[in-house]
Amino acid sequence: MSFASNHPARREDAKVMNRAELTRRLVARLHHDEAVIGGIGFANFDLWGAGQRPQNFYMLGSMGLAVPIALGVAIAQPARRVVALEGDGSILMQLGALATVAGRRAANLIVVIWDNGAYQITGGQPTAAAEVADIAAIARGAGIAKSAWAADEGDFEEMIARALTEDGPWLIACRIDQARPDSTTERDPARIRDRFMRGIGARH
Ligand SMILES: Cc1ncc(C[n+]2csc(CCOP(=O)(O)OP(=O)(O)O)c2C)c(N)n1
Repeated sequence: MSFASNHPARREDAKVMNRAELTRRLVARLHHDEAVIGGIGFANFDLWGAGQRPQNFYMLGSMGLAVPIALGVAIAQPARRVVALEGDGSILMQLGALATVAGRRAANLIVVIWDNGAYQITGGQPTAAAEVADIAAIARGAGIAKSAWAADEGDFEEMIARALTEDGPWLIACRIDQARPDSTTERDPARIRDRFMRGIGARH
């Protein structure tokens, strides 16, 4: 049985959850030294709000870069698990990265998509995900076999637990609501970069 067949077949069948809540659950499950890359938009605000870790990187400026940055870290440090948190609008702008992840067989990489069907931080304009595009299916088509929708919060936690121990690459797609984050990431890119590089031992 394929990985996806144990999870909701379509976006419409997945429960609408809350990004801050799921981010907290994800961070609570980390063992210690996993790197987490928060994409632009509210993904990194909620990552900041879930508690700052030196292994967190917050992408402030460009859409679609969480997955490429995470892939680079995963290739450079294959013994470390790396998690990319990206919004639907951002991943739709960088779909080629999914095929690159699959092609590189990035076993230590976990992509989490927060799909609220909107470019929320810039005013809630609808994305193609709201109407036609199914990101979990797109990722499977790109070659990421372990790609599926999380049915609900418990399913999300089980998928994360598995992805932290079994080889991937993984893509865990979550439907989320449009609640606004309580926190705002500190806008200091140089500090974010330096802390992260030290946090993953790439600089001393
Ligand atoms: C290349 C690029 N295009 C447009 C923008 C402006 N912009 C910043 S965030 C954002 C929306 C991000 O949407 P999504 O990834 O779905 O995250 P959400 O806001 O829903 O958390 C837009 C359009 C940008 N920063 N970079």
